[in-house]
This record gives sequence, C-alpha cells and structure tokens, in this order.
Amino acid sequence: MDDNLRLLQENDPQVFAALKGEEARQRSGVELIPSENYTFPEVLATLGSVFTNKYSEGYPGRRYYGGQEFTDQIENLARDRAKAVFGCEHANVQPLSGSAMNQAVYLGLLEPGDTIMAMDLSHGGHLTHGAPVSHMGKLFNFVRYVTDPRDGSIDYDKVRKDALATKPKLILCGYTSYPRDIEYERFKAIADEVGALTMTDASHFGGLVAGGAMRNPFDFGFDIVTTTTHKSLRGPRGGMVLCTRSLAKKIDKSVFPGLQGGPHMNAIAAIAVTLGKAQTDEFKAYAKQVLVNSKTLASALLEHQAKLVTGGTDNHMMVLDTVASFGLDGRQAEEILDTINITTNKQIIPDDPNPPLRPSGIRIGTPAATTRGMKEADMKQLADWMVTCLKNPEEKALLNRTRDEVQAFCEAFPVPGI
Ligand code: DSN
Repeated sequence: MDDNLRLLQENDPQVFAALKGEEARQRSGVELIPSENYTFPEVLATLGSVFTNKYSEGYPGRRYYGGQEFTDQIENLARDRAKAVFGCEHANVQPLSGSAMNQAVYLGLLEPGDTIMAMDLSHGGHLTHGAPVSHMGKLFNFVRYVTDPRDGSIDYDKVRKDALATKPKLILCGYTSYPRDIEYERFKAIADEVGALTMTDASHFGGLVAGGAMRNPFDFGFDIVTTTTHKSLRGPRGGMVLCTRSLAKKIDKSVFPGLQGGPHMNAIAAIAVTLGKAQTDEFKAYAKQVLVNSKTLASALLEHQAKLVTGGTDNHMMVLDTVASFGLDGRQAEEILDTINITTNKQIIPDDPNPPLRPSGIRIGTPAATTRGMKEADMKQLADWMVTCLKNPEEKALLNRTRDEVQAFCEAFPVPGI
C-alpha cells in the first residue's frame, strides 16, 4: 500500500473500507455492463496526482491563471494524441463528461429551438440526444427516429423521409444501447441532402474506433465525433469533442467559457496517458478481442435460445430480451445475475411495454471482461452460467454454487491496477 493510501486508512477508515470493498467487488465479479471498464494503472496514478490541485481556465498558451507550464504540456499532448488517434483536425479534451460534451456541441453550433435529428432514448439513444426529460430536449427541437420493429435495426429510408420533412440542422448517430454498426455513408448522404451537420456520439465504441476495430465516422466526412473516455477507451471519466478545423473555434468557445469553468487537469493528464496507450499494438489487439468476445457471447446466448434485440451484435454489446427469453423482467434478471457476481444493467428494449425501472431486457457488453484477459472460451462459460441461473432463479443452491464458481474463475483474471 502506498503512503497516501496508508494515510487514508489511518485518518478516514470509513472511506477506506468502502474503497477496499469496491476493489474486492471488482476483483471477484465479472463486469458485463457495456459502458464500464477497468482503466490502466497509469491512469489511476495520474488521476490521483497533483494535477488535481490546479486551476487552468482557458486553453494552452491562453490561460486565466499563472503556473501553467506543465498543464499546457499535458493538454497539448492530450489534444495532439486525440487528433492522431482519431484522424481529425481538432480536439477539445476539456468536457467533464459525456453529457457536457454533447451539450457543448449543440450550444456552440446551433441556436435554441433549432431542429436536431437523433435516436429516441427508448430505442437506444442517450438522454442528451433529446429525451423530453433532459434540458437539451426542452431547449432544442428534437426529431427522434426509431428502429424498425421488424428487425430492430435503423430504418434509413424513414430517417431520410423525416429529415426531408423536418430539415434538421444537425443529424446525430451513435447510441448507448444499439448493438449494430452504423451506415455512416447513408447518414452523411441524408445530411448533405438537407444541409445538416453530421455528428456521431461514439461514447460507447470510441475505443474500438481508436483501436481500428470499428469504422471511423471521419472517414465518411463527418463533421463532429464526441466520445467519453472511460468506456471502451479505458481511460478516466471524461469527454472529448473531435471536429473539423472549421468548427474548432466555436467548439472551444462553447466548452469554455460557454459551458464550463476550470477543466479537471488530472483527468486531462489521464486522457493523455490513455490516448498514448490507444496507439499501441496491444490496444489494437484489445479492441479486436472486444468484438470477438462480443460475437462469441452473443452466439452462445443464441445457442441457448435466448432472444437478442436485432438477433445479434456488430459491436461490443448486446441487448437480451429477458421477458421473451426467461419470463423475467430486466430488473429481476439484473438482480439474479448480481447474486452470482455477474454485473449487467436493466435496459428498455425498442417499443418496450414495460417502464424503465422494470424494463424487458438487460444490456451486456465485453469491454471490461476483455481488459481482464477473458477470451472466447470464457464467453461461452459466462453464457452457460447466465442462462442456467436465469432459467432456474428459485434454485438457491445453484445460485450459491455458481457464485462460488464465478469467484474462483475471476481469480485467473487480475484487474489492472488493483
Ligand atoms: N451511462 C452511460 C451508459 O451506460 O451507456 C450513458 O451515459
């Protein structure tokens, strides 16, 4: 244990105990929430570093506080690495997280009341993609597209028809709960027809684009890509706006001073570290393995007759219809899997007749399990455990035995940094 942790143990045993409890939980269970991951040890080190002490309003070379020699170095590194990794002309690495990064785009490039086209929350979009309960949903006129009820995929012809009718200023793709790849070329063609900007919220699969395992929206002429840094990218909690040079000034002004004050320089230092890692062959292999694991897990679940929304996956996640598969709602399924140390999250499915806290499915994803080194055979084992327990939720002995097996299995896969 390092000196700082020892001090925490001595001076605040309650927080220390919770920290140790969370470490043990992360070690002894399998994390399958698609938006979570285990970050790099070097990221943990930079997050807990002296950069947290510093105020740095402004941008490198133009700050409102003194003492910026090293923060400038760090932010320039993070920006340059982001541009290299994503092949884009400009990067803003200051957004405090995913919601702020998307808000900065809308507020910087559009006027309140302007029309934005994005996927409906209940079909896989994010809160900031215009959900009526969100501030953005009230401030802008969101036209929400939905997935095709026949197969759960995006109906591009309908998107085009709605875009021609509503003339959005921005068309947004990229989702939090959509297991398929995106036809960027079709979105770009539709946007060009109506004169809209194109944006991808790549928060979920940003790491897979960075690692070259999934296609990059910039290769299709997209104007803006946003991504959180803590999901498949394996970095600290944070967000980035990546864009063309022509939008750079507006985006920077929108993030600061438009939306935020002081950036979190400890997170920006950790983002720089993450983007350095993203350039390695090891990370490229990781990104590929996330997809291989996801397809393997989906196939194994399908072999057990489980019902997946869209019938499978092209990315790091799948959505399991637990009502159709096991007669359990998503909350029940999540709770049963919690008891065997497999963590997932309840999830509404397209046109879900059930409410969000008792929806009809769960989301399952492979970025975190892949970080621990799990491979195809492990995915099949996980599918067996999940299906057996979801089919027999009343068998307490089975659940207890499976939890012990999962715990023993986890010992072979160390969590980085713990
Ligand atoms: N909470 C994130 C997710 O789980 O997808 C989105 O913000």
